[in-house]
Amino acid sequence: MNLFSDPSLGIDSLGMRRAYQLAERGRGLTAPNPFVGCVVMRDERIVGEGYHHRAGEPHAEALALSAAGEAARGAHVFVTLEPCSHHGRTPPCVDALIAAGVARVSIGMPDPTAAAGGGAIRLREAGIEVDFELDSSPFEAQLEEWTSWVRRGRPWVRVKTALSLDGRPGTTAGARSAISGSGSLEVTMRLRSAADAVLVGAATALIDDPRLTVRPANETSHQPLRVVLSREHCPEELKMFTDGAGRVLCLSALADPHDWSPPQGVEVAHYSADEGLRGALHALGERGVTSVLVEAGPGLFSSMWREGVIDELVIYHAGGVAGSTAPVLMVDAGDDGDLNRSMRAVEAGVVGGDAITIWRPRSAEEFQRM
Ligand code: AOF
Ligand code: ZN
Repeated sequence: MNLFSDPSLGIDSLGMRRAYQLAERGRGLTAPNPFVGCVVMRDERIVGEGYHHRAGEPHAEALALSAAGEAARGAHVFVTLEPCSHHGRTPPCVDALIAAGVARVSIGMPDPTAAAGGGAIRLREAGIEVDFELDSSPFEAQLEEWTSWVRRGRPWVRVKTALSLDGRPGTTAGARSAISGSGSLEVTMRLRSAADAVLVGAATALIDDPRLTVRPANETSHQPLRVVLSREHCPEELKMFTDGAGRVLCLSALADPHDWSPPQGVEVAHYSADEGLRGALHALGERGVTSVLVEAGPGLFSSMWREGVIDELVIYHAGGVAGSTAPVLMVDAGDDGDLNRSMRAVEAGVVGGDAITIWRPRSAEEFQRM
């Protein structure tokens, strides 16, 4: 996900660019499905378009074809992901494309799943001209969170934290102490609404008692699953348990997490502590969570760094100085060799009075070369 640039500007074909932009409307809404956009064109004119709204509802192609109606016959279809070839929750898009009599299908990237992939071959067998984008990178990047879930069985992990000018994540240990400004809050709302789940550690849950919702909200706002992660019991009283603003999951490493009966809408689940954070992430992956925003305090950040599970790091750089008694981001550092990782900056920008930078892990080879 890009905060400060629009990858669709690099897409030459008008139809593909429009399909990409349509797909974006489904970001955060379609898990465990990918968000996909589709455009039907005839004589350089758009005659139908659509995007996948949520799992269980029609795919992008089905919506675009029905919007085009008879105009789909002989048309050129642009779709960000290879049309599915299987009966899942909905019928195969390849059948719909063949039945509509389209002449040509241009595709952003192949469908990597064993179940739904192979649609391009089926279309060709039916006499439809099929081409894949020469540069699939914008489409691969658009769906990288979903494809990483398909590949690894666990969600993409985007960790957000704020740092003061002197590199501290807060002013006071053990107390709620926001250091970033209102511009960052707006970015947080964008990050939350793009995520399937938002996760905090039990320590942050107790100290901040955050709502973890997307605000301002209306009837149709997507509210991500809110997850509290605990090595022990889940906290019993949190605002998010009773605010009626969306689902909550307490993920505990205790085999028998509680004798407490959680309030309605709050689910308690177990993950295996032997597997560390990867175990917790797999438990989320099994629930169809393809991307998670971690609003990490120092404890959780340190564990995530150590275990190497961070896919992307978003840092809000605030303009104040917190002082030498303020908490640090990496706790219990010692001379732990596992801390020897490194990231590279991939995006940067200024929002309100804060700077925001986005980081990705360097590959092992890249790190060796440094
Ligand atoms: C498409 N167009 O808009 C999407 C596709 O259970 P179903 O029927 O919704 O199928 C889900 C699978 O279909 C999903 O895993 C992915 O491979 C593909 N998603 N395909 O042609 C779409 N969302
Ligand atoms: Zn489909």
